[in-house]
Amino acid sequence: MSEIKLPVGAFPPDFAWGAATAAYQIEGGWNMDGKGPSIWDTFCHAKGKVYEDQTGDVACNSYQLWDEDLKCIQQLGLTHYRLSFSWSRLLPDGTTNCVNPKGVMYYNKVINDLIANAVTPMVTLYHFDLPQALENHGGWKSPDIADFFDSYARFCFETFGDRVKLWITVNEPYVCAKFGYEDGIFAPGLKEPGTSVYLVGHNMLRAHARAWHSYDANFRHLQGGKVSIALNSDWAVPLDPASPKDVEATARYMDFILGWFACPVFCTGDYPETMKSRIEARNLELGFSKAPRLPKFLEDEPNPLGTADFFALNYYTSRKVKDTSSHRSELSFSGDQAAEGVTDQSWPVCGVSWLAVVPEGLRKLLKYIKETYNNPAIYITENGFSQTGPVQLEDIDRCQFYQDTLQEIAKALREDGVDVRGYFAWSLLDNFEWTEGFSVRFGLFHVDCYSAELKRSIYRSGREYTAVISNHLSLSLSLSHTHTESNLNKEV
Ligand code: GBH
Repeated sequence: MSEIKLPVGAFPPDFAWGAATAAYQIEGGWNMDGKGPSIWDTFCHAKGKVYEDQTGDVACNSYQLWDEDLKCIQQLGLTHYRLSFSWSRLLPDGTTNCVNPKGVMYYNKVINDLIANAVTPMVTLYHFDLPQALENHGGWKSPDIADFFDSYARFCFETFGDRVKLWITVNEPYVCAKFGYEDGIFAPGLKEPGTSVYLVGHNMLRAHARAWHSYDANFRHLQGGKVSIALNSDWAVPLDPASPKDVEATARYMDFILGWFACPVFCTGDYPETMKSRIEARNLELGFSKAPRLPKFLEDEPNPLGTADFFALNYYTSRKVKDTSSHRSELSFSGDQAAEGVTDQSWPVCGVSWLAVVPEGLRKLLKYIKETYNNPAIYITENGFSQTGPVQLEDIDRCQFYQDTLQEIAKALREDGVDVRGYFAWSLLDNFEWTEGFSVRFGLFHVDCYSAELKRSIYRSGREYTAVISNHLSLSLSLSHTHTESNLNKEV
């Protein structure tokens, strides 16, 4: 396979070339140096939840092997690195009553090393790992969580915001709420269909809005950074484009994943009409009359509208959608959504069954976001391709995937005029893939999480990504020289 070729000048000179990770998936050191437990520690220790009862106790041991991660970042030549903070490493019981100085030291070192290497950090405050102490207090179902989160966020802005200029509050509220409280396959592992999912999503939006407003009021003028929330979404098309019901179901499918959070933040300050009307209709149908399932945003606290300085998108896959509104079902999120996503026979599946490989879906989704959410600046904060089975360092199918994906982004930039500012490959390293443990690998570097050494070895896709970045940077440099020379000529 030849190396990844991209259209000359397709990407703006200051495009962010990144890779992403998350604390629980790479750090290990789960109880080291004063770190408090998180809901993922509890969940994994409870057996029977994760592939072969694996845990993130050690993972890639990035807590102790940060220097090795830094070498990977240097080798790739990244301009940006997206990491997440472990809340309970910084604040062991989740509150600012007690700060763990070793946790602060760790992230200071990471951030300082990145900056010393001209790598811009993007920091996620919450990537699935709630401090267990706050879970004991009611976790994301308790309205108090917005206060706790806001204090944590302010602590981070104060401590690290002189150097960190790109912040993500919550990663994938959809995944936290749906997998954690509806399906029960992610921590905290609750199965409370059709109710808690909306409450948790709501409290995440409240927490996010509080933190954004805190930044806006107290830190922006001093630090000049940007704050957003990372939203995951499939791209969806109707299974039968000639069926009005499938067409409508497709809009609903998108609204129940992306619109649920993007509509309040980028459009109206409230949930999509499709969600409100479907949930209301189902309440009547099922005779559900308890407290409203989809909470309302109250006047006396910050509204989510306008609380994102850019659009942060995690894209992995696409679906064909069929209407299921005539199916009988119990109270549940999917019953409300009444739309089922299936994969197309022609789409190759990589590693895990949910990940149909559809790079062109990303271009369409980017255009949809431009049109639906008022042409925001967009960072693709996650996108990747998994490998299962025997480790193949010569991962030519993943190379092809990156080639195709970057071509689609180039088209979105040039032909659709989408304001894409950067791309973060998921992930820098093979890591703890939640319920799949170490059996599913997304890294640009392989890490053998079964060996004590935890050596990092670059995949072929990592080498090709390196070439993409360096080609882009040298091209931008030569273009800027030409530019300066022609300016000089003009002056002469
Ligand atoms: C992102 O989640 C996460 O932010 C990141 O931490 C993760 O490692 C990465 O993607 C890769 O998964 O179809 O029932 O088997 C994406 C959310 C959660 C989507 C698990 C797919 C599979 C559930 N992913 N889900 S199922």
